[in-house]
Amino acid sequence: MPDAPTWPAGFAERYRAAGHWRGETFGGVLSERAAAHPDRVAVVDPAPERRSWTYRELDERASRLAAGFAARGISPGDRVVVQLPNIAEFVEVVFALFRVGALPVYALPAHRETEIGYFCAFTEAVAYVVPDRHAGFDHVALASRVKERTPTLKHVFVVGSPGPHTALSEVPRTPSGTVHEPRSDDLAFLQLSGGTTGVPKLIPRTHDDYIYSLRGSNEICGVDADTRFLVLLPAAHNFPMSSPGWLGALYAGGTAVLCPSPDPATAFPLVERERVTMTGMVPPLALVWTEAGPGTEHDLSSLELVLVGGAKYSEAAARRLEPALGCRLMQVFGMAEGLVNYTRLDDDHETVVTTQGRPISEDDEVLLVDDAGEDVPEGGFGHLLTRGPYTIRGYWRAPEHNTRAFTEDGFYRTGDIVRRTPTGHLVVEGRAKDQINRGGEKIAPEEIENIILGHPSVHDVSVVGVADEYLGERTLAYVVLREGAEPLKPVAVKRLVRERGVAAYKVPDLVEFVEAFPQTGIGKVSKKGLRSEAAPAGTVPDRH
Ligand code: OOB
Repeated sequence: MPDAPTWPAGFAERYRAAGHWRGETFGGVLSERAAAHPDRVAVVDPAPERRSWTYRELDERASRLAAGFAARGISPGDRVVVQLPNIAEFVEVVFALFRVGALPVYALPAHRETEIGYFCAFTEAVAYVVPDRHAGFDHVALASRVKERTPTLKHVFVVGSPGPHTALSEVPRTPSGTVHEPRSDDLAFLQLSGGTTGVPKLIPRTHDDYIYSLRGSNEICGVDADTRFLVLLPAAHNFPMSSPGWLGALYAGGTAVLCPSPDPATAFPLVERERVTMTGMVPPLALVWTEAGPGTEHDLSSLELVLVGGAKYSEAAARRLEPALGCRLMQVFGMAEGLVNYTRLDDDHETVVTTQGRPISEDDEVLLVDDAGEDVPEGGFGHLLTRGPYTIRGYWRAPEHNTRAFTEDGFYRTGDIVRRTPTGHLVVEGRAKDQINRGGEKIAPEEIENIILGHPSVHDVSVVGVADEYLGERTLAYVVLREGAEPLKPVAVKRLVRERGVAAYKVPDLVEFVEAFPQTGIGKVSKKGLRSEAAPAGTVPDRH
């Protein structure tokens, strides 16, 4: 059985014939750019002291490291969990893996032992790449614990002091013979899904499909060789990677400027010094930038375009961004599974502030259906289903889940509730999936519920999102205690989740003890009921 369903031959032929899939690979693109303009700057990493790599340097580094990885036994198709912050080595490592034909599995810096242990075990990863420390956390110690319990994991490569592992800088860098050249329809990497289930699903993306999404994004956003894209969000996330992101900037021969932290105190001086032209951010961060922009002593005049997406951006906030930052706004509504929508540079202002854009491609098929799967009338709300040249046909090694997440004819059920304007722009109205969107960070309630249920005093638990002015939503855990159990404090529930070793953003913001959950008609716990208890009517973010 293949690891993941792919596009049926007829669709693949169509996407090739249309010129969407051009047979390019990431490794090949980098070589071509390095040959065409070797001395242009590809990557700037400002911390702790400024480093910048030209296309020639990045290309050479990636090739040498690819040879080193190959010499260490990393082979085509092998999985390698990459958990690096926004540093130049991130770019070097992933291009080296692309060249080997090994698949990076993109973990976020916030992930901890539970998530990393799962990624390594589930993907049977042969290697794990980490920083020594980041944000006060000891990744070397975490890597040791994960390596101990993951039999497939042969290597841990560390940027910095390696402890008992291998320093990335010690991997032999002498090219040794030929390195395997992947095909453009091979998988390039595994991206993480936001998730609605107990464990995140993995998203298999090919060179062909992802590069098409980059080319389409670049065209829409006006990315070219003069673009200097600031990577504010974690570089492993799909949004800063490809919308148009650091990979888009590199595809166009521009420059990716890596930002260690997205706050204005760190980022504004970088915008000024590096003459940044474009960046992307989630709505809560856009609020912070909008507040800080007008009073700043830093020169932000190089900034031409800011993309905002990942969660719903309120119209009121959207109206304030352009005057505050002196640049254009573009809304983006995308998903790591594929489909990405952008407002356009030639859209009128009202469209930019009131919609989440329209699809990249004329071959993106978008259906809006009701609960019974019937098309909704034009202008009505519906479940968004999609299929197209850069939307996956199934998750990696998840055949059972795929039967629910995709229709029989290959449409991905996004779980989003949207409506379509007469111009074809989508407006996100809510969500049907059991997921919390905490300022762009996605949380699967089931994952947290399973942890809390492990406590001996807990009879039942339900984790829901409640409206929050700044984050859009934050998390609330309703807990029913066992009869006669020791009373618990909210802080103990939070500690339990934290100590289980999951990303800090998944720790419930609020914990409330209740006698019983509201019931639905069929006797199941009603998450909708729980949300409307917690938030005044009209502010409930979801419709289902
Ligand atoms: C991006 O990707 P993911 O995979 O972390 O999350 C996808 C989900 C969407 O299904 C939707 O529920 C939500 O995030 N979302 C938005 C949104 N953008 C994403 N909801 C409302 N308004 C928006 N503008 O989040 C992502 C991937 C590529 C580009 C941008 C965002």
